[in-house]
Amino acid sequence: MIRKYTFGTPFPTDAVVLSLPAEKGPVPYLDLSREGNQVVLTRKLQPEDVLFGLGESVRGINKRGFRYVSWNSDIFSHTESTESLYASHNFLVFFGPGCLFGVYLDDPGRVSWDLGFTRSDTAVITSENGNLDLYVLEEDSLPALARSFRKLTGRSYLPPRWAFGYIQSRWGYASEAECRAVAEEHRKRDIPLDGICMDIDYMEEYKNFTWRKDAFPDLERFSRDMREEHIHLVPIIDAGIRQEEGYPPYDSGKAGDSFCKKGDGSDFTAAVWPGLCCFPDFLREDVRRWFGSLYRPLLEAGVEGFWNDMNEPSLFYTPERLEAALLRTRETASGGDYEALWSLSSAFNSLANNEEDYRSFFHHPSGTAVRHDKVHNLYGAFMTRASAEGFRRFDPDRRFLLFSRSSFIGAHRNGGVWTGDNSSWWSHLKLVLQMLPNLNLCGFLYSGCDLGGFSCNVTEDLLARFLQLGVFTPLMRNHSALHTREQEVYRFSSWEDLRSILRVRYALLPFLYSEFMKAALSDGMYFRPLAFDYPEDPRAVATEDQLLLGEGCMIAPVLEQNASGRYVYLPEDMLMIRFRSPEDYDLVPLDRGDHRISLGLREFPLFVKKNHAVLLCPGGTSTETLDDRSFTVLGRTDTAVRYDLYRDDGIDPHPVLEEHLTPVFLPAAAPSVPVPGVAISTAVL
Ligand code: MIG
Repeated sequence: MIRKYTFGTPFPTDAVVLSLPAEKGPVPYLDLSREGNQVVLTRKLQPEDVLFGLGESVRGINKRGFRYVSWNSDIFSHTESTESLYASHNFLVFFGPGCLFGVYLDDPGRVSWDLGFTRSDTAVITSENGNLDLYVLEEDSLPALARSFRKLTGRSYLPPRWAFGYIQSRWGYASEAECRAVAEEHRKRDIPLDGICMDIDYMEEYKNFTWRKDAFPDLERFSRDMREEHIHLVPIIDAGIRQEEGYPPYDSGKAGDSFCKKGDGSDFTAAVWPGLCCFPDFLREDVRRWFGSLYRPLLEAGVEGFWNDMNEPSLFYTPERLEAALLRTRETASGGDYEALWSLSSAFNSLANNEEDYRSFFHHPSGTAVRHDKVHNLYGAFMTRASAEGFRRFDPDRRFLLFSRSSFIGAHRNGGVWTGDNSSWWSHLKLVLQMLPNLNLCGFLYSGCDLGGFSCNVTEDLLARFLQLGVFTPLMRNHSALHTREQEVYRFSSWEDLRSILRVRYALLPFLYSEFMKAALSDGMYFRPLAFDYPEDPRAVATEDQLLLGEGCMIAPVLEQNASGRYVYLPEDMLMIRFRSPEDYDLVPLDRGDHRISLGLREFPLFVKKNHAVLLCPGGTSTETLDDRSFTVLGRTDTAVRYDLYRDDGIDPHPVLEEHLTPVFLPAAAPSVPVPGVAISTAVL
């Protein structure tokens, strides 16, 4: 059951697809108060209460014990003290003895979530603007709550199947020759690869929808050649459009009066990579149509995937603020006066993403002016929407790859997300593991982090452990920043071991893709906290470093430097598959309880519940050349196991795709038992 309560005048965010009448009575579960414009919701927490949700945010799977702020921020090098990341996902589930409900704040402005931070026994949720639709969801289980939330907000985005292949990326691939070399190194060494991301270096002076003719002379031919190698090019697009007459996207944007405006009616500008930019008013339908059409030449050149960046939106500085800071320089006497110097340095340090700047410009959806900060968290989501709508107009029968840095609930219908600029830190390996189930709960199933870490220098062992987690994340992309250690698999002395990890991904790919499709099509979750399947087991509920995957699996990656293994908690009897490669793995039946698992650097486990199957195919080096006609079926079963395999890559503009999909019954999982209790059999489709 979902109940809706309306406060003030909510902005239509497009997050919700179900239209419900607003209730008049008191809000259940929460104490409501008003402080000025603010709407404040308070809930006493019992010691056992656990909180799930908030999608992309720092800290644990259980969000209790910290304060989070929904305010989309370009926050390079975030730590566990960072309150706001790139996205705002305002859905939170309360789970405890006799307590199970979810709250969703459909509010595109700033919302704070004091979840036992100020007082450990109290959760306080504050909507700063007080204009929102509040939804309270009640179901009788955690999975049912997740499904109900997806019914409210719509089905998750379906990427093409190739998007489950390995993608290599780096800020700094500056020419066609460099990209070709990356492709060649992978192909030459039989390292699987389905995509290469092109970062801002491909553009002419970082201008969207251009490419450097010197470095990328013939994009169409380049893209065609790469496609012959079964590699997709995935270019980046940033939010800002450089303000420059004669540059067609600017001219056409200007002709449609498409940009966000300052109070005086002139175009708002701020510097980003291309220099001074204007910002498309994505909240307008006509602007989305215009922006979406700008992708067309790239689509026509054969590009089938994009990543949208800098769409919080990230602002390096506004001319006004820079001018004020420069003026201060001239006014500040040199030496002696520390206070003046500190205030000078703070004037420069606060140039980027300044709160006041976000209050200085306006959107004009349906004619009326809306100040940006009131709808700030929608910007990236509506850019994603503009892109996805453009792709659908270009070819309604194809799925395109699209992932965005910034997002809001609703964007999960149009694209996936990557989790922004992480670092080559062990703590960030754990961070993404803990984000993934909450992203799934909020609808973002197609997600992943920069494997290996974006900033700082990766080490060989950290990359191995990142990739071992990445085997299971829908988006599996190795990405790193300019000036950091080169991070492609083939740069390392142990590249063959790293390749084995990628080969396991490809052997599992038809299985993982099917698990993803089933989760997406049933409004379920591909990754779940253990509490979702074992709500009565306090150990499972408190588990922070293991995840359920798909219908019948669990993962428990190594997250620590120099660890030779780890403890794993099994909430029920399972089969452990300890992979070294697709051909080399141990099958170990394990009983419910605690286990110390030895996991050398080349090893990583997948756990399978009883009477579930995992399918391994012979693999390949791209999704297009994958041999997925015969499978080894691994499981600990006492009966035959039905498995629905999805191969279909087609599009479905309607809610249910069944007729386009190919469920295949695999009778071959019947018990032929080489290890007691463990079935291995080969199924041929
Ligand atoms: O200000 O395009 O998160 O993935 O490599 C940095 C360069 C801009 C931030 C993205 C990152 C990307 C980088 N971008």
